[in-house]
Parts: sequence; structure tokens; C-alpha cells
Amino acid sequence: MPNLFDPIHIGDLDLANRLVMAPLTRNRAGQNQVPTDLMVTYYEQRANPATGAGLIVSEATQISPQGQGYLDTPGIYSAEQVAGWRKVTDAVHAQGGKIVVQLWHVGRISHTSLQPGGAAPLAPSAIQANTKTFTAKGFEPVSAPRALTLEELPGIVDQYRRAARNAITAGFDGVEVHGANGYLLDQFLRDGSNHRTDAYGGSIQNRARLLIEVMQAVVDEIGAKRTAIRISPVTPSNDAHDSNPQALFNHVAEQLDKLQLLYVHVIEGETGGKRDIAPFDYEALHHRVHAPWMVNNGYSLALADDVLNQGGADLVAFGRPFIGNPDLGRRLRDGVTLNALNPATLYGGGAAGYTDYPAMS
Ligand code: 8OZ
Repeated sequence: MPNLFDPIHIGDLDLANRLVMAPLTRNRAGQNQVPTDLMVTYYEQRANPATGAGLIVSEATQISPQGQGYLDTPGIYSAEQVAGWRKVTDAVHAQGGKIVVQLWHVGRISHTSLQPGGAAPLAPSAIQANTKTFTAKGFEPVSAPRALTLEELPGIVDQYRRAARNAITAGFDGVEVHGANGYLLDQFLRDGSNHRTDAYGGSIQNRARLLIEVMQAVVDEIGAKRTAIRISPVTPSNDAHDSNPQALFNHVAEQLDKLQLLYVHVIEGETGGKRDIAPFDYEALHHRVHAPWMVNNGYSLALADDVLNQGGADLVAFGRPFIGNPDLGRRLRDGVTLNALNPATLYGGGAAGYTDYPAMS
């Protein structure tokens, strides 16, 4: 059975190893939400599979202006943004690396100051989330959202489709649709945030409808071999909650299986927190999906090798450890102490705490 540093073929990609850099929001995009040269350096530092990741998942990237919910996150809906991302993907590929972009619509996790025209954020239902976001004024409660109309939903699907096309133009190896952490697609899935009475609310099938339509549209646009998804069945992030996550995600897994995706990425437990926050049978999902299976959340090298050895996953994503350690792969392989990350420079700022963490000499 494989370990973390064994190669794997997924879709049309040859990955040098199974160590994935998880998506990490760092709030360093430039004017008009365009990726900057500093971001090019940050990804380039982590891209060589001999020292860094076998695959990078980009930070969450909004598919439209309405899809933004935090200050200075990048977009992938304008030509200028696509040109900025092209520099990132060229730099990653020059290092021998691979990179997919995470496509993001925050839904209700936003603030009027970040929305076009100061409008209310969009959501399945007009229910304000009990959480905060990061705006020009610092951490602020998210704004009260308005419910999307039935007529608006095809437009949302189309935003994902166009963003996927832009991702290919920008040189990405594929896309990971952000279906996790209480953002728009997860808001539709869960009965805590979706009180709709139309074909997109009520039953599990109805609540999963938008997610599956988005996945089908992206598959139709760029192909299943370049399309992946991230889900987080039990995370309480961003006020996400559901009365029966096992039944909900068993259904989602069955629907996703039909699409023969590049991979399915699952956050086990509370995003960035406890792995055992709620009982959940992840194997029940894994058994339903034949696509490559990526796991995430609090993995050590030993835990990663265990899950790979036991056939419990094909890929393991590491998030926070990649922030302080551009050469995380080499450090794990050689048993070298990891750099600690500075929490003060996680979200926003410049090179400090971003591109200045040292690699081993
Ligand atoms: C941390 C801060 C802001 C956004 C997620 C995109 O949780 C995020 C995110 C994380 O998926």
C-alpha cells in the first residue's frame, strides 16, 4: 500500500506524491481582486513536489463580485484576474508542480461593504448567519442576506461554469468547487440555512440540487477529469448546521459518484479544529464514491501514512503546516522540525508571515 510520498495518477494528472496543499485564505489579492506577484512567489515556494506539495489547491477564489465575503480575496471572473492567475500557474508549472483553483461563492457569509452597490449578500433563505467576516474595518458580523429567487439560480450556475472556463484559460490543471464550510453551496445543502419551499429546498434531493447542477455544469464545461469538490459534512464553520448530515451527505456522495470526478475532498470534523466533533461515518461516503478520495484536517505524517496504507484515502491535504513551511514535504520526509506559524499575519498584510518563512538550508 502507498505512503504519502508515493506518486499517483488522477484524471489526466501525474502527481509526484500524495501530499496536497489545502486551500488557505490569506487575503493578499491586489486592486480589483487580482492575484499579485507576491502571491506568485508564495505558491512558487510550495510548488516543487520534491520539497513541497504534489498538488496545490489555491485559496478560495470568488466566481463573481457577489461571491466575495472577505477583504482582499482573489477573483476569477475578470480578464485581469485571469492574467494574474496565469502568472501563478506558470510559476507552479515551472517548478514541476500542479495546481487547481478553488471556486468559491460565499453566499450569506459576507458584508454589505464587500458587495456591489452595498447590496445584501445572497443566500438560499433570508436567514442571517451567526458569525463574523473580515472587512476593511476588521472582524464584523456578517450582514442580513436576501433569498435568491428561483429565476436567479441558473445565473449562479452559469457563474461557476464561466469561472471554470476562466480557470482553464488561466492555466490551472483543474478546479475544486468549494462545497464546504458554510458557504453558498453548503448553505443550500443544510436545513439550518435552507428553508426554501421550491425545488431547491425541503427534501435532501432538493437541497442538493444546486450543488449537483453546478458540478454538472462545470463537468460539461471543462470535463470530469478536471473537476473536483470539497465538502465538510459536520463542520460547524460559519453557522453551518443540519438535522441529519449522514443522510444528506450519503445522498450527495451517490450523486457525485455518477460524475467520475478528478477527486472528492472531505474535511473530517470541525474545519481547522476537532476531528471528532460529531459522530459521522466517513467510510459510508467513501464506499459510495469511486473517484480518488482526499482527506483533510489535522493530519500528521503518521496519521496520513496510516490512512493511505489502510486504503482509507488516496490523497491527504495539509493546510496550516504549509503556511510556515514552504518545504513541508521535505521536512515531513526527513523528520525535520516544522516552523510555527504566526497567527497575526494569517489574513492580510504583505510578505511578512507569507513569503518569508524559511525553507531548510
Ligand atoms: C478562513 C478565513 C476566511 C475564509 C474556508 C475560505 O473556511 C475559507 C476561509 C477560511 O473555506
